[in-house]
Amino acid sequence: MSFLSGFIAIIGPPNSGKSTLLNSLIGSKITITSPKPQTTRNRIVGICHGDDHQMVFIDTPGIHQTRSLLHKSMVSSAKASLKEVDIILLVAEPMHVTHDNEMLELFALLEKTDKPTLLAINKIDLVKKENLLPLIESYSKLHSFDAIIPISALYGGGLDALREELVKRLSPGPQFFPPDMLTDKSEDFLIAEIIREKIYHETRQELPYSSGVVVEALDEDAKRNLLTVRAVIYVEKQSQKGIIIGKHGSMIQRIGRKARMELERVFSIKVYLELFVKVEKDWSSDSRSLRRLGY
Ligand SMILES: Nc1nc2c(ncn2[C@@H]2O[C@H](COP(=O)(O)OP(=O)(O)OP(=O)(O)O)[C@@H](O)[C@H]2O)c(=O)[nH]1
Ligand SMILES: [Mg+2]
Repeated sequence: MSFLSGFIAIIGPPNSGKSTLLNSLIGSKITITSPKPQTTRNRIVGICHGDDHQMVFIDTPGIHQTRSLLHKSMVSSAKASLKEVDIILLVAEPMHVTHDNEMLELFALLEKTDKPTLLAINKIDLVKKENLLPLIESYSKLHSFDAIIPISALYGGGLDALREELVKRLSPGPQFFPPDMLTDKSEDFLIAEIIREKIYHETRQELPYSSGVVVEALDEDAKRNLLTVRAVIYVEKQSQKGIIIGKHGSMIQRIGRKARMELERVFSIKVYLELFVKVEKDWSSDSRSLRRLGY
């Protein structure tokens, strides 16, 4: 039997669990997640290796009504990913069955493609059993999906069924990536993202959206099994800098501690993390600053 492979775009409204799903499918944390919408900002590739197949997933920012330049770049990267792939995997939540603007925009995008399109209804751990079938039925009326699979990305339900449906639709093709490669992103990127994830978890209102993180220096001391990281958190206003630092530095210490613990878990190494905060005025609406921050 020949080797099967394919590219799969994971798209959906913000916060539906796209990144959580990718981490579960890969079995390793390669993309960050948070309870706040618009967490993912870049297109992130995750590679799933099977004995006779390889699935290359593309995690995308949630499709939403655009505001800032940053949001425009996020949404256009999500839309562009549809063109590069063989299979489209829409991840939605039970409540998305309503015709909100985000869903309408997504269905309009799907109408334009003839690629196999699967729907994963995520977070079914929150749905009563008797409501599941009616939910699937309502979704099937909104678009003619090739398959609808109820899943729980966080708790693991339905993932084998989803994998099976995806593998079925792969075509004979090469192994695009070596078997030990899980993502296309660098270590620096994942480290910056994990720090940004903690900002999403610890701060409120506009702060997560006004923050960007850049790793400025990395130094690995193999003998001591120690990774030293120096990173800068960019915010847009002086007042935001005050909030990120917090009273007597309490907020930045908390963000730093949580990020360090996660980094130590992900990389199995002791981490020394130095965090700095800088103001870069209105970076999320300035194209030069956006590029500098990697968007
Ligand atoms: N109960 C429950 N929560 C989930 C499940 N999957 C994801 N979540 C939660 O939903 C929230 C959003 O998850 P993400 O994976 O960041 O969602 P996303 O679609 O990548 O979001 P954006 O990148 O902002 O578009 C997080 O708080 C997750 O823990 C699930 O199966 N069940
Ligand atoms: Mg995401």
